[in-house]
This record gives sequence, C-alpha cells and structure tokens, in this order.
Amino acid sequence: MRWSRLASLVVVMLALVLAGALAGQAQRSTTLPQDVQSLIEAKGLTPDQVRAAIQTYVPPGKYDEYLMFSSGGQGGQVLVFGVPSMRLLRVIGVFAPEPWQGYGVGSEETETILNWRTKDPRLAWGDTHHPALSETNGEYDGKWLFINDKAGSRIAVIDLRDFATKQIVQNPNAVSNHGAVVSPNTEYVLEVTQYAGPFPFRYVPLTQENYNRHFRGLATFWKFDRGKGRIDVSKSFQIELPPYWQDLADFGKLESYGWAFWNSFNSERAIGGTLEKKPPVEVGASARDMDYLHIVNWKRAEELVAQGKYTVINGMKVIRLKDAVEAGILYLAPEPKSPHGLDVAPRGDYIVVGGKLDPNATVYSFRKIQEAIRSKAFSGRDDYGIPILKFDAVVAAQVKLGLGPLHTMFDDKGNAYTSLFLDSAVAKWTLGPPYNPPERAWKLVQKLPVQYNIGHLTAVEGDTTKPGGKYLVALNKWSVDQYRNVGPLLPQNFQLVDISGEEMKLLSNTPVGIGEPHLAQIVRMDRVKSWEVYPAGTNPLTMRPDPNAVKAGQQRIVREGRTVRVYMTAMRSHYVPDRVRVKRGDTVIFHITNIERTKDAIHGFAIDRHNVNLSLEPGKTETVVLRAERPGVYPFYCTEFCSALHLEMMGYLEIEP
Ligand code: CUK
Ligand code: CUA
Repeated sequence: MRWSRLASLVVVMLALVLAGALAGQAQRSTTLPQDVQSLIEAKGLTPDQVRAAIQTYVPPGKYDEYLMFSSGGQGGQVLVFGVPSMRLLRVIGVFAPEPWQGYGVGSEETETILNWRTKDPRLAWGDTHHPALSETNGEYDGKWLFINDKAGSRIAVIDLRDFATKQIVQNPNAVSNHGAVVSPNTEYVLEVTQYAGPFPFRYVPLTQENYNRHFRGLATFWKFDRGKGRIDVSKSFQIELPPYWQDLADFGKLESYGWAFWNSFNSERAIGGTLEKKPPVEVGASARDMDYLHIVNWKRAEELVAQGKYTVINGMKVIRLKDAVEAGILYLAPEPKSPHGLDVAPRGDYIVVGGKLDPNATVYSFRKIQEAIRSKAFSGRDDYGIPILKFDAVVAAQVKLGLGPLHTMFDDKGNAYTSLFLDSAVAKWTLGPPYNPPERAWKLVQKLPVQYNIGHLTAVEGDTTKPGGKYLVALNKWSVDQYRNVGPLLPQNFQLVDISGEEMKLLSNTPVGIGEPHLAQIVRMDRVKSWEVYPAGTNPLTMRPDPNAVKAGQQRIVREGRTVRVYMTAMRSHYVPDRVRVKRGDTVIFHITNIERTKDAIHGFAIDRHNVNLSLEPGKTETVVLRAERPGVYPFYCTEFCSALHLEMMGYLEIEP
C-alpha cells in the first residue's frame, strides 16, 4: 500500500514537472526577447544575416527602390516584384486568362487582345521568357514592357500606365520564338525563332533533306509606334535565316548601334528520330565544337526594305537569305559549343556569349568584327552562303568561369556577372579596357554559390547603357531543400544578391510558385509613372474615351431587334440598372463604366454560371457581349470587396424562356 502510494506520488510529481516543462516551452515559443541582441542570439543569426535582413527590410508605409519585371514562364504572365523586399506586387495577365484582372474572361477588350490574329481557336496559355522594357537612348524609360511567348510565337505589348496587356501579335511565318529584345530607342522589338520550321509555315515531311532545304529560322523586327503605343505590322520586316536554332538576341548600342547579335545552336541541323534508333536531338545537336554567332546590320536591312527589296509572305515583308548576304546584312562567327546567352556590354563594344558546354565566356569585340568584315577575314561560308568571320579575328577574350555559363549582366564598376547553370553559381569577372586597365582585365573575381540551377540573372538596369550596380537577382530553377515541402512540383527560387561592394553577398531567398521565370529586368522605381485612376470613361484597349461610356443619369437599356444594350454604371455600392430582362436567343451587350474617381473604389462585375468577370477600376469602361442561351434568373455581382455594402452590390439578369 505504502509503496503504491509512493509510486503514485512520484507519478504525480513527474507529471507536474513535465507540465511545467511544457508550459515553459510554450512560453518560450510565444514570447520573443524584447531587445535586439537577445533576439539575434535566440534565432542564431550571423552578423551577415542580420545585415542582409536590415538591408532588405522595407517597413510598412515605405516603398521599394526598384521594380523587377519577371517573366512568369509557363504561367504565361509577367510578375512584378519590389526590390530589395522581393515582395510580389502584381501579376500581369498576358498570354493566359487572369480572372482577378478580368483578363480574358468576358470583357470584349481583353478577349480581343488575347485572340489578336490568332488563327488557333484559343491559345489559353503561353510560355513567357524574356521581358523587355522600352528604352530611350539605351536606358529604360518606364513606358512599355514587351514579352515573348515561345510556344505561340507571339509578342505582347504591356502599357505601364495601367500595367495591362494591350496588344499581342502572332508571327505568321514562324512557329516558335525565343525572346523579345528592344532596340536602344524602341524602334523595334526583335523576335528571333527558336526551333526552325518549314518556311513559309506549312506541311513538309520531316526528312533531313527537306529540313535543310525548306526549314528556316527567322528574325522579325516588329516596328513599334511610340505615338500609338502599338506594334505596327505594316512597317515591320523579317530576315530569313538558316535552319539553325537561333537563340537569345541583343541589340548593339552606342558604338554598335544599328547592329544586332544572336547566337544559335544545332548548327548540325539534327532532327532526332529516337524510335528509329537515330541519335536524339541532344546528341546530334552537340556534335560539332562550334556553332554560329549571327551578326546583323539592321540599319542596312531597314534601308533595303525602304528600297522595296523584300518579298511579302503572309503579309510580312521578308528579306530573303540570299539578298541579306548580298547586301552585307548578315555575317556569322564561330562560337563555342551550344551557346546560350548573348549580352552586349554597356558601351556596346563587347558581345559576351556563354557556351553551355564550354567553360568560357567568349567575348567578341565589335571593332574587330567591323575590321574583319572590311578586310573580308572569312574562314569560309556556311551551306547557305553566309560568310563566316575568322574566330581569332573577332574574339577579344575568353574568360574561364566554370561549368555551364549562360547569361551575363553588368554593373557600374566594369564588372560582368555570368550565371553558371551546372556549377549553380554566379561568376563575377572584370571586363577589359576601357572598363578596366589591362592588368585587371578579363579576370574571374568571385564565384557565389546559388540554390540551384541558375538560368538567367538580372542586375539593376544591368543590360542598359548605364547599369545601376547595387543588386542582382539569381533566377534559379528549382529550390530542392530551400523551402518546406509543398508537393513534388518545386517552387522556383529567386535569390537577391548585394553587388554594391567588392564581394557579392547573398541577401535573401524568395520562392516563386507560379511558373518558371526566365529573364527579369530591374528598373528604378521613379522611372515608372503609372496612373492612379483611369481618366473618366477610358476604354482599356484603346486607352481613349470609350464611346459607350456613360455618366450618372445616362444609364439606360436599349433594345434593337434581338440585341439588348445595357449602359450601366458601377459605384459604391450599386449598379444602375440592377435588373435586366432579356429573352432567350437575345444578344446582351453590357457597357459598364466605373464612375468613381477615388483610387480605392475598384469594382468587379461577374455573372453567376457564366464565364464573365470584369475588374472595373475607377474610370474604366468595359463591354461584355453575352448570348442569352440558358433561361433562368442569374445574379450578377461585384467581385471586389469594395465597401461595407459590397455584398449588396448585385443585380439580376433574367433570361426568359
Ligand atoms: S532562356 Cu530560360 S534560362 Cu529562354 Cu533566356 Cu536562358
Ligand atoms: Cu463593388 Cu464590391
């Protein structure tokens, strides 16, 4: 008895001790040390981490210094981040419907943009790779953003007054593209094909002979009309290229203004055939040690077009390959094994190429290229008759960086930064004269490990004539062990790096769970001046007054035969009219204007059981065309929580049998 009583006493005491310990633990997890030093110790932070945290912290009410526009990859959009906080500020719907913005779900304006010239019934996605900010004198001017869709061979124009897509053009002569890049004064947006296709596009049986004869690459110079803010297809032109797989391009600037450059891979012209026991494309396309840098005089191409020396194919002016060679518009230069990135240095004097399967950054000198062209320093011609400049005659340096160099950006201190895909690192290295004296030229300075598989990197205004230095973002594919497991599909990993000092320092990690971003560009916040509200009655497609916009008191319903037009207004917290009755088979056209002028008065317009949702920011007018097919009484309602009586902001659409 005594023993058992003692035992139970021990049990009770143990339980008390345990409960006390648990309570202590609970206390530890909810109460943080109040002074900074103890907090740092409790979290086990290193001085570098503390510095990074302070450097990237943007307190409530304060703004970021820079905006980063990133491609959203297979998600088909553009992502907008603040830098250095790396907070996601906006997603811009571009090639895929984006319901929050009312993009491609019912509004005539946005559905017109999404389907522009698209022969496919409906391309509901896109693969965005390369955002390109508009430039003036080789600097970002904060007015427009362009981005490509690799899968749909399309280019989109985004207006930065409202951060919304305004135009999508589809290439009628190409099936695939890689990149949008902008000339120093936004004269052109250049789209170069990725995978060659039959030219002009049609069916041709895929044999090696047909491939060599009928397949082509294509460079499209889309003329941008700044006044209209749109690509002018009638003033655009194309240059026919050999069926190599042209890759990312860059425009020359300052001393190389008027020229453009892009690399290529698969100059072997491999076409696969794995089931027939032929080598896969990856093997065939990596057989040779060299591929071809393309060197193009676009100013002269422009003159040729002005002289009428082009062929019109599917509505596009095309300079044929033979004519381009004859006119001295197109040259090749060897470049090491399966290159990928190509970037022109800030002064336009050097062209840096990363060789995926070569450990070097190969640097070409624009001056040497010009001399080689003048003195005809050719090592021969390719199968299509294009002169090949002698490698040694045009190369300024090869800088050994590590495994898998891809893309390069620049700072304001004469350094270049190259992503190393296989090494999972960023290499910092010095440019040659005039950026650095000869003794400091072409030297690897530092390699910073990143997590993992870095594709592009981007530095503050790092591809302009005046790079900003300060920050760099490594755009890594996959994050592996960097975040809590959220299933087998890994988030991408953006890493912010301080490049203001001698040594690169990692500042922060940002997971991106939306798509695989490729390139991003970082612009100074003060260069982008967007609208806070739309001018009253603005049509977002034309960015002009909408003829169907109404003011308070002008709302009405007009029937013309089987068409019913509803001139509606939205304001807190009601629609006028809020009851619309139509008959089955009618066409109902809603013209809806948000007549508010304060910037926190955004409304939506959704119709239950219909594919309709608009985002109506103050001043915007949009149109919905609806075929009344299924009799019923459907609520329509506001999808933005706009006011205390937001839930009451609704109406009924009656469709009579
Ligand atoms: S590409 Cu993706 S990492 Cu399309 Cu610019 Cu190089
Ligand atoms: Cu308007 Cu909610």
